[in-house]
Amino acid sequence: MINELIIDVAEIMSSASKVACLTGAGVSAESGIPTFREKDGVWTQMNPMEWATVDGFRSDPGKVWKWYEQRRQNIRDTDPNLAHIALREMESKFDSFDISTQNIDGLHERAGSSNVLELHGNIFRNKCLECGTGFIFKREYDEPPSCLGCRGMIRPDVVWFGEPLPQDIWNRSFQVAMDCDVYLVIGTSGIVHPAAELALVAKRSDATVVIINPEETELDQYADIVIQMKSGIALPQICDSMVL
Ligand code: BJW
Ligand code: ZN
Repeated sequence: MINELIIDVAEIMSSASKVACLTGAGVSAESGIPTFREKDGVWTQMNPMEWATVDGFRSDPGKVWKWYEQRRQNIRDTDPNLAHIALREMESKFDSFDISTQNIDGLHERAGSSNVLELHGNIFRNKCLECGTGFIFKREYDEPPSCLGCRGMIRPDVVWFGEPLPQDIWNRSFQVAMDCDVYLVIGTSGIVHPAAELALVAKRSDATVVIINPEETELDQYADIVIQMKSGIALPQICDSMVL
């Protein structure tokens, strides 16, 4: 028995031409990647100021680097789930379909989505802390390697607290949120800014805002439709119920 809200969203999407999404850690939860703020989430066990800021990295680079190496390994061992796959399938049904993701795991890309905007970077890329030169390594390191150009320390190319989001990715995410007919907000608590503001941008631009999340979120108040389900269940049902 399919939820009525799923049918409503599928109908609205069936007459949309531009769709955009904001995704968060909840989309990867069903692949086995922990979220941040739920019970047992990463930031309930670890202090983000110690593990996800430049100051935290500078005060113990080896510790933070090792944690990122471990997470890379865990992510390599996972696969995209039914939510990633449904989003990939939806892409071909619209004139435009863009995913702004807060996730750094690359699972949307591995599922085959083509228009992915990584707001918080990508854990498989690195950059020099001093000069910003980018690096991708084929092997693991126990300590942060040094930049070939300036000898600065190399860090993961993710966005830590207090750091600006990549300007071009932010501008494009803002633009697609402003231009779309439907904005799907999937698997995010909506607590982290400025990413969360994209839902408000879409709302102010008259898009239909749909939230998919088993729990209440900060952004529910701005949504037209809230579907309280796991994304790996809701998204395939929406995809299958669309008539195009
Ligand atoms: C499911 C599910 C299933 C479970 N299906 N759903 C305005 C107000 C207040 C504060 C600020 C503000 N503006 C800026 C700030 C400060 C700060 C911030 O937002 N702090 C808040 C925490 C209060 N923001 C920043 O510092 C940002 N930078 C910035 O603003 O720069 C300004 C600047 C300008 C110019 C110069 C200098 C600076 C940067 C934020 C970076 C966030 N980084 C992290 C770590 C990335 C690297 C890493 O992973 O190691 O990004 S923190 C973490 O949170 C990660 C995530 O992308 C991000 C968002 O989390 P997300 O995805 O929402 O996860 P959860 O766990 O919160 O929620 C999961 C949800 O899934 C839950 O709701 C579940 O119910 C749901 N779920 N299973 C669907 N199966
Ligand atoms: Zn350098």
